[in-house]
Amino acid sequence: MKHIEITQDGHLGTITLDNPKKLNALSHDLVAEVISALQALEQAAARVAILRARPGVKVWSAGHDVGELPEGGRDPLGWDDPLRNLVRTIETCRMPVIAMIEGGVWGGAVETVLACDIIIAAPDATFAVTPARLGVPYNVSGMMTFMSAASLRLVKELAFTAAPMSAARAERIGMINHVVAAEHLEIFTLEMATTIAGNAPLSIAVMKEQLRVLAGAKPVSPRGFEKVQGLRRIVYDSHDYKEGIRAFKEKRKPVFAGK
Ligand code: LCV
Repeated sequence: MKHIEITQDGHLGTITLDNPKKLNALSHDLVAEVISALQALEQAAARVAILRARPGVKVWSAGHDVGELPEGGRDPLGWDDPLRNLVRTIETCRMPVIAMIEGGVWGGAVETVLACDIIIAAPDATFAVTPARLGVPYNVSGMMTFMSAASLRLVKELAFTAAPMSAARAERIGMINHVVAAEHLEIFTLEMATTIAGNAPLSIAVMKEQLRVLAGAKPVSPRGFEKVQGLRRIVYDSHDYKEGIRAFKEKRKPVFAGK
């Protein structure tokens, strides 16, 4: 594993994102390693997993690897995109996944963290939903992840401003479970993980799946889905989408024309 570290202590697995030169961006390679680590831990009878970065990081993850996004004319977040596969793996794996956060969480990494079952963050953690910053049309199931995590009004604030939300505010609105002082973050998370690992794994696995099925049970008609997909195509075929991606790569502020 080049981009992550995996450890296991009895029924407790830990996956540490470890690609600092790319700020743990959710590249195809890093995501593939996290997915196989979750699967391997389950095979090795882990009953709970902690997903974290190195202690003291300023950026937990910079989100989708922008260098791997298409430059227009193709859905940037289609079914088989690494980020989509990662979110689905976290949501469907039997064991609870606890996100332990320090530093900034950006873009698709926010959805990844929100797809985890429990989120415990240090006070310096922030969460920024960034499609509007890049001109990206976020995808339907991603929007559902956000809507399951916060009220519609707060999802709109996060999505429309693309501004980082503090851990304190995220906890206050119930988007994350706990804010814990950095020096106690690891022990607090380990204690909760150990409690979970000592409970009945089958009961927990079934409750996790029940909650996933029930939370995702939102009636969207085929016509409604097709309409949303058509709207998303307007965005990823737009000048602004190309401009957002190019501006990021050219390290300049994007100039969005609204077309
Ligand atoms: C590739 C990167 C990235 C990166 N990809 O360090 O949610 S959606 O729809 O938007 C979805 C499509 C998505 O997740 O898109 C990505 C959303 N992520 C962001 O908008 C965050 C972009 N990154 C930043 O704003 C800054 O890098 C932060 C604030 C995270 C850190 O700033 P800092 O000054 O500490 P640099 O910006 O200098 O970044 C260090 C290197 O990492 C690259 C960046 O291009 C730079 O590369 P070079 O060393 O080659 O110059 N990098 C950062 N984020 N998401 N590459």
